[in-house]
Amino acid sequence: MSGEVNEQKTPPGSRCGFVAILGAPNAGKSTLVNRAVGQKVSIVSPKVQTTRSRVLGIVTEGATQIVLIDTPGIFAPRRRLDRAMVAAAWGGAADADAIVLIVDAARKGGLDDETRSIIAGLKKQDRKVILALNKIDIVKREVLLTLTAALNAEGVFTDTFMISAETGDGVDDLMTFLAQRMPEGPHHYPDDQVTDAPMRSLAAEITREQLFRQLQQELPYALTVETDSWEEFNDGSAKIQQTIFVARDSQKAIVVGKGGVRIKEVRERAQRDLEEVMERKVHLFLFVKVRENWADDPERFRALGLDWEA
Ligand SMILES: Nc1nc2c(ncn2[C@@H]2O[C@H](COP(=O)(O)OP(=O)(O)OP(=O)(O)O)[C@@H](O)[C@H]2O)c(=O)[nH]1
Ligand SMILES: [Mg+2]
Repeated sequence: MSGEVNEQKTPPGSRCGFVAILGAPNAGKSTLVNRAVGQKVSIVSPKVQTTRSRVLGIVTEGATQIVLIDTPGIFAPRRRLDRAMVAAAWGGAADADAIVLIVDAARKGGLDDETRSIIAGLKKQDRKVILALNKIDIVKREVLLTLTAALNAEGVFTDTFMISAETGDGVDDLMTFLAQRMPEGPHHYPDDQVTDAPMRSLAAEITREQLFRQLQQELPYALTVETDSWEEFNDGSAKIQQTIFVARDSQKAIVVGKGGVRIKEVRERAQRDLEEVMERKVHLFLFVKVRENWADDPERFRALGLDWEA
C-alpha cells in the first residue's frame, strides 16, 4: 500500500489494517466510506460509475486505525478508462486485510450481474468476505431475508451485516466488527488524517460530483476535472482554478449551459462544498476545455490516479 509510514510511537494494543469496499456500481460504497469517516472523502451521486479510482477513508478510534479502500464499482469494462477503473477496484482487494462486499438490497430485480461476477471473482481468489446489505432504509424485511439466504448459499461470506450507509443504521456495528479483525501493528497514517488524497484531487472530485449530479445521460462520463492552481491568502482563503475537460464542442456547450447558467450552478455548489470540507473561504474558478481524446491520454489517467497499462 502506498503512503508514508507514520513515525509516531506505537501505543500498546495498536492495530491497523486495510479494508477493501467492493461492489457493483451504485451500491453505496462511497456513501459508506464517508459515513464511517464522518466527512466527504469520496464523491457520491445517483449515477453509476461515479468513483473512478481508489480512494482511502481513514478511521482512527483509540488504538485502532481502519483504512477503508473505496473502489470503483466493478462492471464489464469497455473503454480503456473503464478497464483501469475495474483494475483499480481489484487491486484494492488484493492488498486488503479484509474485504466487504456491498450489495444494493433495494435494487429492483434482486441480485445484479455485476455482483454475481464479483462473487465469482472472489471465489476464484479463495477470499473470505464480509457481506453488507445496504439501503435497508428503503427495503422490506422479506426482501432482505430472501437476498441474504441467496447470497449466503454462495459460501463466500463469513458474516452478514444489514446497513444503511445513508442513515448510518448498522454502520457502527460493522466498524466495530472490522476493528476487532485488524492486525496488530502501528498506524499507517497520523491519527487525524482522513484520506491520503491531496486536497487538489479532492477539490477536483468535488467539482466532478456536481457535474455528475447536474448533467444528464452520458455527459458525466465524457468529462474529467483537474485542479490547475491553488493559491492561499493571508486572510485564510484559497483561490482554486480548475479545468473541466470534455471531448467535443457540443458537450462544452451543455456544460456551460444557456447564458452560462449550468456552469454557474456547478461552480457555486462545488465552491460551497469545498468551503465545508476545507473549513475556509474558497474562490473557485472553472474553465471548460475541449480535449477530444482525453480518455486516451496517459496524462489525464495519472491525474485520476489510474494505471494507464491496466
Ligand atoms: N436510500 C439509500 N440510498 C443510498 C444508501 N447508500 C447509498 N445510497 C444512494 O445510492 C447512490 C449511490 O451511492 P454511491 O455511494 O455513490 O455508490 P457507489 O457504490 O460508490 O457507486 P460507484 O462509485 O458508482 O461505484 C447515491 O444516490 C446514494 O445517495 C442507503 O443506505 N440508502
Ligand atoms: Mg463510489
